[in-house]
Amino acid sequence: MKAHDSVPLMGHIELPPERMLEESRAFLERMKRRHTVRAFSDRPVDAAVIEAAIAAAGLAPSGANHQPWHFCAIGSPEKKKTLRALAEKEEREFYAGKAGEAWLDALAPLGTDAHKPYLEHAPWIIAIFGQRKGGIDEDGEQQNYYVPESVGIAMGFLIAALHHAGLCMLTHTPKPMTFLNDLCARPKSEKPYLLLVVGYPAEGATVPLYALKKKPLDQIASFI
Ligand code: IYR
Repeated sequence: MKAHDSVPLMGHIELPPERMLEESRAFLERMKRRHTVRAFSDRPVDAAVIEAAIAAAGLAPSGANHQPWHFCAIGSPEKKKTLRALAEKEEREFYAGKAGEAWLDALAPLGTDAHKPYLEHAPWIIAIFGQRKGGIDEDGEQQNYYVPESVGIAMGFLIAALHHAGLCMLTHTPKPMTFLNDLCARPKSEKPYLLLVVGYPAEGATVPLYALKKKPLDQIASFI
């Protein structure tokens, strides 16, 4: 491959304007049905679904196309048990005061605490890591660029893909989560960004009213 080699754009689908509007609104309606849940069923989910969603996430744009991410799908009951124990240990300290009063006040409407049974009960927990270095070949040397932005976009793709497949999620960030490097056998140079808990909602799963309060379009967007 030479620098600047290229091929014609493939697979682009152009929609007539009225279909375009219809599709964009249909997508909005679909995304409106995404809610973070904190109570999961232990019903299994086919690993092939998780694979396809991660493959979709891996198509996200990234700085210099270095794809500075790694997704570790944790499905083994033993690993999940260890994960829960390690995360709850950190979370107990966090909720006992390490977080500080302002942070704990901000979390109060969500009703969260250090108890994380879903880390053991949900069928899949995906740990997402960002790679500061490595380049496209993961040579461990080349600098990566815009890593948080790239990983953030890929995580957005992942969440949209899993939601599209009819699964529920929780974006969970135990603090600190450096224990994930050991658990997932990832090098110290990688930074854990998120644990995505994935599965079916438990029967009677609820959503805090506070979480339904979304900013209106005129507040989050301006057209100039
Ligand atoms: N990591 C903790 C606390 C927490 C932090 C934020 I920011 C949230 O939006 C929700 C929870 C936990 O998972 O409980």
